[in-house]
Amino acid sequence: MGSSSVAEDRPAGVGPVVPTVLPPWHDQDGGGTRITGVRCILTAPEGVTLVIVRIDTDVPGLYGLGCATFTQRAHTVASAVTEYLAPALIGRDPADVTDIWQSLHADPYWRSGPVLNNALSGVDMALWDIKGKQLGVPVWQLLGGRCRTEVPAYTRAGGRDAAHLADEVQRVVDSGFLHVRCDVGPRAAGEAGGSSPVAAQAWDPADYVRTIPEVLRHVRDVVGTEVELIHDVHQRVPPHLAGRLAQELEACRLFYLEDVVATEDVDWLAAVREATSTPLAIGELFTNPREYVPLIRDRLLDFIRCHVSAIGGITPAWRLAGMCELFGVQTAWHGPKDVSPVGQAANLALDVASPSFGIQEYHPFSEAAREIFPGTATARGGALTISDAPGLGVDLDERVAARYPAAPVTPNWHWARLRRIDGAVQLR
Ligand code: GCO
Ligand code: MG
Repeated sequence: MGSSSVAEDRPAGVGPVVPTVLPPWHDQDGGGTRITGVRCILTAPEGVTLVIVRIDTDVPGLYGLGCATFTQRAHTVASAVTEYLAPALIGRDPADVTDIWQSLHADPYWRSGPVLNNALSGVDMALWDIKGKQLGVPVWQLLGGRCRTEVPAYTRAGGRDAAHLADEVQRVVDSGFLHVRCDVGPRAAGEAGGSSPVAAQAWDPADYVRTIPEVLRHVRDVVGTEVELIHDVHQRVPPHLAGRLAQELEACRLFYLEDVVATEDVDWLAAVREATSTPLAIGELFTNPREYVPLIRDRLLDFIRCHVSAIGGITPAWRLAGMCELFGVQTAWHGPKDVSPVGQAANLALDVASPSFGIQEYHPFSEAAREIFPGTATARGGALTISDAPGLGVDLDERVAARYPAAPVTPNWHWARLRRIDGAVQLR
């Protein structure tokens, strides 16, 4: 199909189709499948806006779904997809997953970053979904087949204080999970949403470093030594306190301590590593290989926590998982409520097929989310079940999605709301 027919297939709402730079082999085979439409669906069944990209093709009933969820800037990502990626994709062969990733990544000249990578991820995951559907196999088969019979996962327990947290951890353990993330503080207990460790609007790093070891030691005493405890510092202590915190938490024998330094301070990880045997996890805020490659090369972390859509989707994540395998680092893909069920399915495909899998973060989606996304992952006995449905195995019911329109940007997701006692924004 030449560029002339491309103009006739302009999807609604997309600007003038810019003839994309087609690969030299584009028409060699006399034309394979062709992309006919690319659009975004925003929906917020749990008050957190999820961004899904749908790619339609000229094969009746063949379409793909991808997660592009950067919830704090959801509309910006949707605009990047609609205004720039959609016109470049119409008429392309969805089979060219790698070439399309390379083309769309190179196209804006300035590349990477959370907005462009999330937009690219939505396309990338949708193309892997299409490829799996066309071949009748799940994406994890396309990546080399399964490495495990199930995917061990962790979920969260939040407590107002040490006693409440210990009870909540025990409740999660009793529900079947061996790995539990421990959040503590008024907002962690779900009293005001958001995630720990946020005490209302005020934040005192020194007080947190003083008190959290005692809290987690209490939890360890209550739940015993078998339970794997995780704690997320959320990049909220200055680097000079990070080593001391990690050291003082050694007695808790954490499965890992997450985001003990901010992305801007990863050069401090060598000092933290020196100070402690506590396993370290970081990466959900990474968007560029320059952030994670040196850390893995120097083994300065134990678990990589990337938000797969923030690094550009399955294509780069699969390469990252391969690098981890070579350096003894394990994956722990980001998987809270601001990763959609489609994004969680992509996490799962990587988890099933990768020898460097470590653990999978799991958010128990609501009934409303499950109604929108048939095929959403489920947990049984602390592990996620593996779907062998073709593609990513998750669908999207747009009628139901429309009942939960994109959420206004709520204070929950305004991270600048967090200020230190002296009033300064808590950035790191
Ligand atoms: C995690 C993350 C979340 C973030 C959220 C921000 O480890 O799951 O740190 O708790 O707060 O993803 O949008
Ligand atoms: Mg985190």
